[in-house]
Amino acid sequence: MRSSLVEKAYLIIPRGLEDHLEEARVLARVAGYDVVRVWRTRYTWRLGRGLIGEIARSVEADKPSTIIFYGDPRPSTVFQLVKECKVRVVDRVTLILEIFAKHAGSREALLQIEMARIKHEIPLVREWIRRSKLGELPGFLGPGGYAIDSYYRHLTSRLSRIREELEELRRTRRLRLESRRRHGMIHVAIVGYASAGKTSLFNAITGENRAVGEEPFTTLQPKHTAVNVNGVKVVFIDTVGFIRDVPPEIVEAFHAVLEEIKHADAIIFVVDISEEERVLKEKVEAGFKVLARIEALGAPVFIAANKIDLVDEGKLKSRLKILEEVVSRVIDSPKIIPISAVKRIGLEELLATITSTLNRSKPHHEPPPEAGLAVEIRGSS
Ligand SMILES: Nc1nc2c(ncn2[C@@H]2O[C@H](COP(=O)(O)OP(=O)(O)OP(=O)(O)O)[C@@H](O)[C@H]2O)c(=O)[nH]1
Ligand SMILES: [Mg+2]
Repeated sequence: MRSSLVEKAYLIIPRGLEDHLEEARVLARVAGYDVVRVWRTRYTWRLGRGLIGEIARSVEADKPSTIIFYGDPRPSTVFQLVKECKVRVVDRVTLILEIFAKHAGSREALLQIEMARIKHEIPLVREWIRRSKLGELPGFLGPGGYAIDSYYRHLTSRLSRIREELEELRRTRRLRLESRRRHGMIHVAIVGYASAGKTSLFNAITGENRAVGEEPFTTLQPKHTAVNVNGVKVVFIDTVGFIRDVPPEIVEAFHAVLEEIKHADAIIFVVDISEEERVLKEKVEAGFKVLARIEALGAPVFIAANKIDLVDEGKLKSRLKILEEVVSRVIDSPKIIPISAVKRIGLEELLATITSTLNRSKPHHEPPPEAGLAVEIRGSS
């Protein structure tokens, strides 16, 4: 276990991911690292021998505890790096899992993270077993060939126990969901990129007081709160933010969150309209890909164009237009509602749009009252 103190780290960033450098720095900081030096490499999966040597020499002087390779290095690359530099090496997936592990609150989340970690570690352990058979295992790594073999067996048996326990937890969750459904509640999942303002919106609608913040992954636990919206009992779900190019292992690790999205009756996709056009477009496109992949596009999607208080009217117009273009490529007649979660602008319109759409498709719900769309806000967990 690493201590919770800040640790010195090197950051290796592939040239192709240069524009992810800021994101990498933020994630490293959130995970508890102080990046003292950034190295650039040509590939996302390997390093040249010369560069490894150069890094190893600097490690002696700077003494970082960790090297973060912000890519998907091959097991053999990680092995080489550990062997030459004699410090631990963390890749992008592990870095994100470390952040998740720091914040995980529920048994289910912890199990999911552990499972993702083991799955991610297995190819590396296999590489070590291979090297140990070649007599190449560096002594400082501790266990010899036999110990590594038994560690591997431990990992695989742990994996099957975790699977069983998760299946049990999932069953319970499904039952709870079905029971809420039977009680006529509809489920609305609030999704979107890290820091788009999902929790701010969730708080504004439900009256909850969940933590919000500029750093990504402020929210790591989904939360349900039922609110009475125009006579309809709606359960809002605050979720973990998407990140760009989410590694598949992490998507799986967050199966629980994704399942909540998949079974929702409607989805609010929060986008940060104050971001520049290129980023906005890229994130919306990628976000829809994630939604499609987890088979969540069966439910209506409402786009909450958040943070309108940060942009002037001209910019707002042009960005809404871009949003409309991008979204209408994926869904018919998209519903884009400009809002400010913090200033509480546009919330009633957003909710009215959602309830009227759902009412149209679900005639068994009571229609909303004609006049006064005022939302009756009553938080209950
Ligand atoms: N100006 C302005 N800032 C906002 C608005 N909504 C959210 N923010 C700010 O944006 C930052 C991120 O907000 P969160 O609600 O934590 O975002 P999130 O999407 O839940 O983020 P993660 O949980 O990390 O994925 C915070 O600093 C909020 O205060 C808004 O309407 N206007
Ligand atoms: Mg949040």
